[in-house]
Amino acid sequence: MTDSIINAKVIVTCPGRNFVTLRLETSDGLTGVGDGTLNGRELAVATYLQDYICPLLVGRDPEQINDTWQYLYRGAYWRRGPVTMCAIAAVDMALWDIKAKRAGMPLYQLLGGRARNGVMVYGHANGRDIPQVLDEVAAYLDHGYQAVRVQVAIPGLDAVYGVSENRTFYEPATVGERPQESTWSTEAYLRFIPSLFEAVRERHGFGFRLLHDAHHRLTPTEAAKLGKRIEDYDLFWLEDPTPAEDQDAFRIIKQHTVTPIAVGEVFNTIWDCQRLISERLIDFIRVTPVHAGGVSHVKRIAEYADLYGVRTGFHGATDMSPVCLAAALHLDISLPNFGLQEYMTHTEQTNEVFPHSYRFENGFLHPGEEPGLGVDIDEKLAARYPYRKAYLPVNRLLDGSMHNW
Ligand code: GCO
Ligand code: MG
Repeated sequence: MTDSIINAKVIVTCPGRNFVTLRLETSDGLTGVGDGTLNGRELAVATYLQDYICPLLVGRDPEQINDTWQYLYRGAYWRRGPVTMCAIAAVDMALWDIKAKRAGMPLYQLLGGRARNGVMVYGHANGRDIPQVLDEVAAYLDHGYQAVRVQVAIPGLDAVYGVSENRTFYEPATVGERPQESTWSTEAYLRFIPSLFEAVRERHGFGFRLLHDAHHRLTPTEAAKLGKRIEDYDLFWLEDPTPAEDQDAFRIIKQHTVTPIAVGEVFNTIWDCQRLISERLIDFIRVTPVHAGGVSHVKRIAEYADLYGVRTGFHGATDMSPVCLAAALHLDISLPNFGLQEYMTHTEQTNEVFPHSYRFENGFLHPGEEPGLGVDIDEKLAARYPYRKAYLPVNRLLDGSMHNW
């Protein structure tokens, strides 16, 4: 008799920040977990799973991942979009977890085995001024990191993206009934930001990968100008210089600069990045399992990108739960065109709720050798941290116009 899914449960918990997790149970006693967290809109995915997907999963054969993925994608009729794709992602991850557990292997072995010894990750150095960022970079390098992203406050602007009080991670969502508002001036940013890269290279040299996130705020011309201006500082990537839905914008950027470009954390499907990849308009694709349809679909995107020399740089901020991070690591270690993995450490509370086998060692993460994804959720502990409504910030120009956050 074939095995079947007997229980599908959605767990929403807030051990420092909100996470949505799907937990599946099979008739032969296996369990699998999947991440469905959509920062600032968590309950939309929880409801989608709870009301529309869980009832369809019970009774299905957990081994038929491809059929289930297509059933949920084609079956919805309303395709793509972050809510649908996060929900499908949660199912997909949980099914891969179950399949790998049944095989008695860590997931990366089912994906064909290792293509490298470890997954190089980048840390996040940020600060209220350049000297503080320089000290942060030093701390990451001392800790063994070989890649560091730098973000700094811009004189004259309050609450700039990527700058936090907490030194080990950056958490932009804030608990409350309304989003926080920050202000922005591209002129002030463009005047100031090159001096950050200059200072970092002057103090710490060129022996590590340097990254920066512009977080969707520039026009194509501004981005091209910035990319050109900072070429001597040899960035490993400049991330999200312009809003990613305008794929043609990247042609302008690419015509003017050889600073590598990383894009894609807001993409949900292969169709969102098809042209960016096939026309070689980006260097790194930043999708991640939770936002782009799970292990199955991200694998497809990465393999497509490999045809065009585009490498992976999967999104790994704190809103990707340890379940998503583990799924990303199994892909990272097995894909030929891996580039770099983002890593923002989770809080102690989060790590306790999600016991995991991945570990950090000298600048690299290792997915561990436990069968499956190597992550579980402690439901009892999770229940101690109820959901708290939180929003991502919104952003205004100095004259009050809305801008991209
Ligand atoms: C990154 C991202 C994050 C996002 C966050 C939104 O590069 O890590 O830009 O900081 O802003 O994941 O939920
Ligand atoms: Mg980013």
